Amino acid sequence: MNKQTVVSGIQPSGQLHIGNYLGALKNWVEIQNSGKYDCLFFIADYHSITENYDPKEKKEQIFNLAVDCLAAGLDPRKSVFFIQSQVPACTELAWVFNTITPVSELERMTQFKDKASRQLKNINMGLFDYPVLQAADILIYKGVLVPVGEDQIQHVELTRDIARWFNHKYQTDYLPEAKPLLTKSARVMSLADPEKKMSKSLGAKHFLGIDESKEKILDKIKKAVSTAEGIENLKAIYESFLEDMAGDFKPDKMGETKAVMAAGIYNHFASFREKKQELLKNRSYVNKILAQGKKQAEKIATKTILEIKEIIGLAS
Ligand code: AQP
Repeated sequence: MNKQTVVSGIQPSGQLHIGNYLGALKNWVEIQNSGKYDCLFFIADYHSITENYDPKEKKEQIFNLAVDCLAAGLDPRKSVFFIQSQVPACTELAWVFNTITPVSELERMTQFKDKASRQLKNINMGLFDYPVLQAADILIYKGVLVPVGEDQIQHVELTRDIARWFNHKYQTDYLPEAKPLLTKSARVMSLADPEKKMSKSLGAKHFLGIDESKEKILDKIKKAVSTAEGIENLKAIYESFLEDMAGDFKPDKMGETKAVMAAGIYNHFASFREKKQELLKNRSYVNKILAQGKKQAEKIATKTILEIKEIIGLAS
């Protein structure tokens, strides 16, 4: 029996935080290591340019994210790992999907509303169309399972709708329906404002980077707000790293608990830090993995776009 295909991406837009890790990356590695699925994971560079960014930094952000993903356990022998923009068939498919996606559906997307409100001078068409490109990212590889954090559920649901609209319009069952795959920690909240999801763009005090120093982690956790919601969030984070914690979460002894928590989280990433240092010294190895991933992804994507063109009546 054919294995189901798992597809997911992550944006190269700065430091990875424990929200990205617990909500997505850790899950990717577990899914990959289960051996039950065909896995494709990619660096969503085209998505990341819909936000304000410095072109001089982007290449390094892409490389660093590749290193982070490999150091966290992505294994190119088990997963196809590549850069989104290096597989142009995906953006071709996004164009096809643009022609079947109602504008009103995109206007409902909460991430668009949220991001648009944070970059009022740069509400570009790409930001609006982001979920359509995401649908193409998934469906070009016939992905059916999409491991993401909770903030991405609405987009994965739109991907399913786009597949339905496509199949209905062209009287086919060519595109599969994708489903999100969530972890227990699908929504890690900000340390400084636990009503909001942990996010880089909120600012440094809101997130814990996965390779921050021991001192920084302790400092940020110490300063985390201690309202009922704040403590609930810290407890959820604590429990996500339970194997690394020396003792139980004690809400009545938050000073002690925060120190245990900082040490546990720092220790959790010890082997990650070691592997990262090795990979950073070996740029050509990392680039070779990405080149191999591009080839593997391109092979699948090119076949899909040719079949799609046939279905929609274009010359292929
Ligand atoms: N707080 C979170 N809790 C759980 N999962 C999360 N993810 C992101 N934040 C959390 C998941 O991480 C994956 C990669 O997400 P992305 O590349 O789209 O990054 P992002 O969501 O844009 O991350 P930030 O920090 O929130 O970036 P900014 O501030 O730039 O918008 C996805 O699966 C996502 O669900």
